This record gives sequence, structure tokens and C-alpha cells, in this order.
Amino acid sequence: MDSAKGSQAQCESLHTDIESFFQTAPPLKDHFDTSRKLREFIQQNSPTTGNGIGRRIVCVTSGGTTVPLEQRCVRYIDNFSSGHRGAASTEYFLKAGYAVIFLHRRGTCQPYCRSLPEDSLLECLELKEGESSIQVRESYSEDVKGAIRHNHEAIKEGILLKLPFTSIFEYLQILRMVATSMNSLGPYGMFYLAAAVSDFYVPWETMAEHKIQSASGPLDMRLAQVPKMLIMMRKEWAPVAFCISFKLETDTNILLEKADMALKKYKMNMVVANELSTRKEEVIVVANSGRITVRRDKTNSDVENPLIKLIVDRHSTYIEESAKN
Ligand code: PAZ
Repeated sequence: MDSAKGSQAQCESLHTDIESFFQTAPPLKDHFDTSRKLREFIQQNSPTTGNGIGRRIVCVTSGGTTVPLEQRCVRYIDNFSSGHRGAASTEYFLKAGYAVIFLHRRGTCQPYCRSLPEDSLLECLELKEGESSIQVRESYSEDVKGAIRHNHEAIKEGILLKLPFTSIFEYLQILRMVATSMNSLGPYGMFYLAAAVSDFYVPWETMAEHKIQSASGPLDMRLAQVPKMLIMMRKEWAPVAFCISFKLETDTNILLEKADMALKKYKMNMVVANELSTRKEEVIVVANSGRITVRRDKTNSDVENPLIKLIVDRHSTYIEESAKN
């Protein structure tokens, strides 16, 4: 087989895998509600509808996807992602004037809540004398006020839409819905794919229905590869959007090589490479124009601050260049 035929065959097989993934995935419970919210959000913020209040729109993905092992799920495979990167980045995108679709794992870190303790309800609140009412502890008062104010303002202004997911099935179905809806934005739309997405999964139709029993001895299970959806993103879902993917490794020796590969293979505009243990200190942004190391500086507590500045800048250039073509 010559190489053109080989790559066409690969492409067809990917299409079949993707179609089969979506056809067999359990349908989203709140499909219609999510689709309505998305439509309204994009309509309201779109710079292309000419209502005069247009903003660029970014979809920030955040947190890890789970891989259920049973249809009536008792057990699942999970990953380390806390959602901190996505939550922090959302805050900086909002500050930069973007409208944000925050596609996040349920229960992970939320925008403006990063400084609150894990058990925030019990830690931040206390009973007042006589136990007739509750109040915020003085030591958390500023953080709680800030979280409530910023969140409410963003939601009220209609510039923050939060969409939750848990499993890989939910995540990819919602991502496809967001991407195809954002296609109308052309270069004004951006994808910032910071979620830690499972590489392997159990296809729904081969999955046990009930809780897997331990009486039959060790568990022997074959996981299928999750089809490479980034290819669909670039080819069909939102081909003109500005697209940033993330690459995480624990072995620094292969990190940049993998990031370069992702940039070319998936035709990303940028790939943000990070290493597990230093991910909050520095990231390396890989683009066709070269590599840039972005570090958390001493006066600023988040690496996401300079990172989002750089990305916004590159996005502006991309929009300008698209207008010339
Ligand atoms: O969610 P978090 O703040 O704990 O970590 C962020 C991250 C490392 C998940 C993100 O920066 C990232 O690299 N996401 C892609 C991971 C991957 O290679 O699949």
C-alpha cells in the first residue's frame, strides 16, 4: 500500500472508531438543556452576531475524566488532575475580557474559589451564639466575599458558563457539542484543553452491567484506546478556532518531543508542555514560531497569569492574520 492510501485508510479507521464511540456512549442526561444554554451563551457573547457587545469566547477544559468499569458504575479509573490550572486560567481569561465556557470535572477546583479550604463549608462557617444562625469566620471573610462576588458577577453578566462532566463519555460528548456550536465564531473562538483526558477506556457495549465480582479471582480487563478527538476538532468540529492542547509527562526527556509531535499531528496553534511535579512553577509553550518557557514570577503567585497574557497576545495576532486571508 502506498503512503497516501495508508494515511487514507488510517483516517477512515479513525472515523469509524469515533463514530462507534459516540454511537455506543450512554446519551447525556441533560443534552437539551446543555445545548440550549450553549446556544444562548454563544449568541449573547458572539462578536460575529453584531449586537455590539461581542467578546472572544474560550472553552477551558479542566480536571480529569473517569473511566467507568461497570455500566451501573461502582468502580472507575481516575487521574490526578485537581482542576487548579483550568480554574486559575478561567479567572485570567475573564479578566482579559473573554467569555468562558468552563467545561470541568464535577467536584474539582472552581474559579475564584482557589483560596478557600477544601472543606470550605465546615471551615469557613461557624454557628452564632444560640445556634440560631451561621456566619462566616472572620479569617475567611475576605476570601468568601471575593469568591461570591466574582462568581455572581460573571454569571450575571453572562460571561461564564459552567458545564460539568465526570466520565470520558460525558466529556467527549459535551466537547463535541461545544466545538460544533463554537464553529460559527471562526477565529474568535478558542479551545484551551487543560483537562487530563483518559487515553484508555472500556467501550460501553463490552462493559459489565453489574458490579464486577471478586469471587472469580484476579481481574483481567482489556482497555481500548480513546479515539484521537483532536483530529476531529481540527478537521470537522471547529477547524478555524485557535486551539491549544496540553501535554503532561513525568519523564522530562520525552516531554518536548511529545509536545512537538502533538503540535504537528493535531495541527494545534500551541501546545503547553508541563511536567507533573513542576506544573505550578513553569510550563513550556510550543508553537510553530518556537518554544517559550513561562515561569511563575516572585511577585505573582500563578504561572497562569503570564501564560494567559501570552496566549491572548497570540490569539490577537491569529485573528488579525485570519482577517487578511
Ligand atoms: O488540574 P491540575 O491543575 O492539577 O493539572 C493541570 C494539568 C497537568 C492536568 C494540565 O496542565 C495538563 O497538562 N493537561 C493535559 C494532561 C494530558 O497530557 O493529558
